[in-house]
Parts: sequence; C-alpha cells; structure tokens
Amino acid sequence: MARRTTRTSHSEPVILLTGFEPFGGETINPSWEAARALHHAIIAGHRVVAVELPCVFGRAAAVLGKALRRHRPVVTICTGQAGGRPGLAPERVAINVDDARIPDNAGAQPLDRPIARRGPAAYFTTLPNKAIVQAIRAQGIPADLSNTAGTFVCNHVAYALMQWLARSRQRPRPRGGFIHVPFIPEQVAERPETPSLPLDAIVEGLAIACEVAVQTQRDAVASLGREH
Ligand code: PCA
Repeated sequence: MARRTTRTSHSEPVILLTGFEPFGGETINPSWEAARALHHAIIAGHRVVAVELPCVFGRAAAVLGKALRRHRPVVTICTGQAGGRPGLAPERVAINVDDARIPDNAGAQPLDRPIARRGPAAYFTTLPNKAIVQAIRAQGIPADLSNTAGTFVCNHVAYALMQWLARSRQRPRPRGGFIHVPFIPEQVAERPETPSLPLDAIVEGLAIACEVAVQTQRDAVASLGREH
C-alpha cells in the first residue's frame, strides 16, 4: 500500500494530480473524486495538490497551465474517466488532434483539428508507466498500459501537459503523464455488464502511481505491449 500522511507544511516538492468534472451525462467523475481524496496527502516526501479541470477543450489546458505555473510540480499526473475500461490505465502517448465524438461541456465539438498547429504529431508521456502498472497490480488492483488516450479532452490535456513539460526550464526536468480510470460501481448500477472499480481502489492506485513516479527514474522493462 502506498504510505500517505496528511501533514501540510508547505515545503515539500509538489505532485500535481488533476481530475475532471463530470461530462457526457454523468453526475460524477471518478477521476476528480479520486484526485481530491489525495489532496494534501504526503507521499514519499512529496505533497499532493489536486486540481479539478473543466471538460472543455482549450479551457482545460489553460487551468492546467495555471496550476503548473503556480505549484511548479516535480511530477504531474493528470487523470480522467475512461468508461468501459476495467482498470487504471497509464497512457503512453498523447497525439496532436482534437476529434470529439460528443460535445464538450461548453458545447464545442472540434473535428480533426490539430491541438498545436506547429507541434509534433505526438508526445510520449514521461512517467514510469510500466513500473506504475506493475506496482498497482501487485496490490491486487487491475491496471494496464494504454497506447491511446483517445481524441477527446483527456488526450487534449495530456498533449498540453507534455508540451508544457517539453518547454519547461525547471531542473531537474519535471515529469508527467496521464492515467485513465474506470467507472465506479454507482455509475454502472443500471448497466451491470460495464466494468467498474470501487473508488477506494482507484484512490489507492493513484497513490501508488504517485509514489512510483517520484521514486522511479528509469521505467521497468516488462512485456506489456500488444498486437492491436
Ligand atoms: N474523460 C474524458 C474527458 C474528461 C474525462 O474524465 C476523456 O477521456 O477524454
């Protein structure tokens, strides 16, 4: 179990942990519920600061940018809901496209639009994703490496985060990435065939991710790839 206390002297280096507001007709977003449960936790000598992001293209990246400037985190983990996934899923990559299947919470539905006109096609995230998956699984919580964060607001935020980190002059170089989380049981009460994970397990999984992220410089070598 990731050891955490809640002492809040403000001298520790910061882990920024973001979650999203509800979207797509849901009344709750487990990513924010889990992130806020860890607000002010002390994990491996680092203080967690949780920030809620709007599920809105552009504005979500702006709120994230403000939090990055304010807190100067050494590690940033953005999280979002991925309904239908069975476990926590660190994302390997963020791609330079907004292509929304549904409108965001401000009614915008960009199609095939680059996030950054002159930006690279994609960024790899810089968390030790495989070590995180292994450590979460070791606590009996389902997790898997994901190779696509989709093309909605989560991917948009992951791309904005990685662009920010690539340009950062902070040293040592701050690291970051994105973790998708499943529904929690109350969201699937009427569709019990859809997978879910109790909120406590998601919170624990994210605490483990924070701990591994600050303690692991070089990712684990593990066979977590897939054919398709
Ligand atoms: N999930 C969405 C956006 C906000 C969230 O929690 C996504 O996966 O893009």
